[in-house]
Amino acid sequence: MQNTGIRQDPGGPRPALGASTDPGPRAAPGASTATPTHCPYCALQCGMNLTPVGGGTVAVSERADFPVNRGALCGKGRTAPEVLASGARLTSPLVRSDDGTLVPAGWDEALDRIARNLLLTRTEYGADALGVFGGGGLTNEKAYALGKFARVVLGTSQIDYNGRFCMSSAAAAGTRAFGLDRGLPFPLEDVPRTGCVILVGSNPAETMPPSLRYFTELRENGGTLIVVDPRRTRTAEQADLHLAPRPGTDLALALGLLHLVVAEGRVDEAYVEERTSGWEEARAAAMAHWPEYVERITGVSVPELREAVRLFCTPEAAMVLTARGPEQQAKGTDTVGAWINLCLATGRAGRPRSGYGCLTGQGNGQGGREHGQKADQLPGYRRLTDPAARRHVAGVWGVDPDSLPGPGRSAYELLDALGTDIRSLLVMGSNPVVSAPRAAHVEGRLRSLDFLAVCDVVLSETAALADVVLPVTQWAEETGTTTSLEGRVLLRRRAITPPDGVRGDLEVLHGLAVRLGVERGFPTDPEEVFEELRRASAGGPADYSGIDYRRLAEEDGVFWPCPAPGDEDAVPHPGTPRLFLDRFATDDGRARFVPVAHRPSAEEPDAEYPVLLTTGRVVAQYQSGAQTRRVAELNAAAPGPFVQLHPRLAARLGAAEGDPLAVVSRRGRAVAPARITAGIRPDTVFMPFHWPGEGRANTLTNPALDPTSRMPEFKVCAVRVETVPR
Ligand SMILES: Nc1nc2c(c(=O)[nH]1)N[C@H]1C(S)=C(S)[C@@H](COP(=O)(O)OP(=O)(O)OC[C@H]3O[C@@H](n4cnc5c(=O)[nH]c(N)nc54)[C@H](O)[C@@H]3O)O[C@H]1N2
Ligand SMILES: Nc1nc2c(c(=O)[nH]1)N[C@H]1C(S)=C(S)[C@@H](COP(=O)(O)OP(=O)(O)OC[C@H]3O[C@@H](n4cnc5c(=O)[nH]c(N)nc54)[C@H](O)[C@@H]3O)O[C@H]1N2
Ligand code: SF4
Ligand SMILES: [Mo]
Repeated sequence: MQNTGIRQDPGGPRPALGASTDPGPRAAPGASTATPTHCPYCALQCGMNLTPVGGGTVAVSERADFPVNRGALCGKGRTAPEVLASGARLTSPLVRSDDGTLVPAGWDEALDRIARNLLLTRTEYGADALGVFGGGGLTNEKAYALGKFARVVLGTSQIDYNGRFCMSSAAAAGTRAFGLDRGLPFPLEDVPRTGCVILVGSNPAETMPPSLRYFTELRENGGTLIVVDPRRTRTAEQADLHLAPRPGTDLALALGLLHLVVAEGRVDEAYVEERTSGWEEARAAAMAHWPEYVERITGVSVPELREAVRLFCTPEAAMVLTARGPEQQAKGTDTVGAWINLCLATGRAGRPRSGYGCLTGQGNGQGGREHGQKADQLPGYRRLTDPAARRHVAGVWGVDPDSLPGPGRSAYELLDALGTDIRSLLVMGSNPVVSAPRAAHVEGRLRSLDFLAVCDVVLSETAALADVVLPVTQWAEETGTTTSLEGRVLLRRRAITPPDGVRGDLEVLHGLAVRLGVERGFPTDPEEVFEELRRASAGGPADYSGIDYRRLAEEDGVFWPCPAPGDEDAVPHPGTPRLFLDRFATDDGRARFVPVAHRPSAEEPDAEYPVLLTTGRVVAQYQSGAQTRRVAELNAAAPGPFVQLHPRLAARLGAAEGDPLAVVSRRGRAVAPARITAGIRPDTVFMPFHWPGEGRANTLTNPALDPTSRMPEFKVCAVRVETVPR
């Protein structure tokens, strides 16, 4: 239990940091039949070997040859096989019967029913009354096919996906500054070789345990680690300097650091002159943010700000890495922009061992945002509003470019329109009842639909509301590609036969397309889909045309862009582990500074709601918990939600460890036991979001959206905390 323990209390027993290589008791002795593949969960996409052990499942064993994790796995990856053979696994389609219950049905009946209802909606209300909600856990092939299905078969503009809730602010800021969004523009192996890393709102000790060794090695090599987090996380405990700002003030913090960089004469003038544009405006904006003013906003003292600047600017190379902390804010894009400005002013982007990066989250969080399940996007990371992109992709799809719809609503706006403008919805790879902001409202919108279809491996809280549920294959049962947080395209291989009654997402899309009158264009063989994706992505920012399954089977993945070789090229393109070393992907090759200024969060504390709530993750549960809540070992380690709070706040409330606490926001009320620790700011409480029901954190969260990325403000809202009689 301690190995995957979720305790945050810095005074408590210290669990191992989770990078266990123990393959578990079910590991097969001989690895000769082992299939090398990658984990079903997060964007680190750890390599692992799978061996069939009967009973419809596999044993996980170490795969030391894959360089990113070198055999190490966290508890989630190690126990992933349990979900395959879980009693909760769906093995038959379910349809809503006349008495309102879900009952088993055959595949033809279930697919017919979905097709019939989608057609009814389209006839009555038009194509844009059909919605599609995808996921960043879907393979590239699925994400590509889903986007094509929405635009070509349904003819709707209303498609978006859960990645909008994930790294969209970093993607928007990266595109704005560099002309291209690839989460990490360099491989993780560069991290130990730089001089200083600022990790902003990222807790890899819990969210990507095997990656922690890159930061440990950085420090062993004499580099320094700065962690910016309102909580003293297990990651912050490893840091040379921990800055604990008020949630929602990272923008001011970055501006304060930039102010000091200028005031202390640490700007790399030659770099700024040669490789950037827009410095004067960005400089002027930063100069309005005096360190004392920034201290008042953030709670980070001026000496701490100075120390951070010293650590960051002294070495020759340095990096800033952001994750969900600064990104999941209604000003997430500008916040990330401010950190990028800091990198640009100090010459720390597009140079060896230096740069800005975003730590993408979901298994295919990178590839899932490139191939067309996003509201404004076509495959290859092309823009849906770009006439040349529409012509190219329509050509690959064999349709008229004018038939492609325009951009649709963003994820929260789409969910908010359910039951009004959008009457029928298909969900593939997400569980918004647990994971969407203002979740009680979203649940109500889902219930008000004329028709809901969900494809999932288990009866998630969202699937439980559906009119038709389709049971799909997962991970070890199917082949497909993912693109890791490094931009490395990887092959996941099928290791076992799926259970009877279960079909793949690609088969689902094929079956529906045929029923809706599109006979061709939706193959069920993933390699065939990938071959089409290659052509669709050719020439786009995320160019996969030089990558194929054979290559992926032989190499440790291939970094995009990887264009197909031209006639005069003697050898295949090697892929691009490091971007921007010569030029940025903007028209003039220069990185763009963006002038940004501090602004308050959408909801600041007041007399009625005096405390800040922030949300996030624990090591033993994944996302909405649909999968990991079905694994005994993980549930034992992280059995339920909690409210993390400081002893001073607890004393003011008269709350003791374990007491039930009600957390109340303008959206609703959630109840969970108190977990008291000095490792959190006294003005802030933290709740993990992995559970439905009474302790659902997203009952409370604020759907205020970033104007550019349309990211909701998961990381800060105002609440009141009350004790509840037991
Ligand atoms: N165990 C586990 N691992 C996962 C996942 C999971 O669900 N469980 N999900 C995967 C996915 S999809 C993602 S996106 C990644 C997310 O990975 P992370 O971004 O590391 O995860 P979070 O816990 O959401 O947020 C990180 C930290 O941000 C801090 N934070 C909160 N508010 C603020 C703020 O205003 N400013 C700053 N600077 N920090 C703040 C929180 O205290 C938290 O420690 O993890 C991936 N890995
Ligand atoms: N309060 C708060 N809320 C958050 C966040 C936060 O930090 N705080 N983080 C946000 C972030 S970063 C993210 S990424 C989202 C994630 O939230 P969700 O989108 O809910 O993510 P998952 O729980 O991974 O949902 C995936 C669902 O698809 C199923 N599934 C898995 N593989 C497949 C497949 O191949 N095909 C199909 N059809 N189904 C599959 C799983 O069983 C599960 O039900 O949550 C967001 N919500
Ligand atoms: S760190 Fe991520 S990819 Fe690696 S084993 Fe854990 S969940 Fe899987
Ligand atoms: Mo995410």
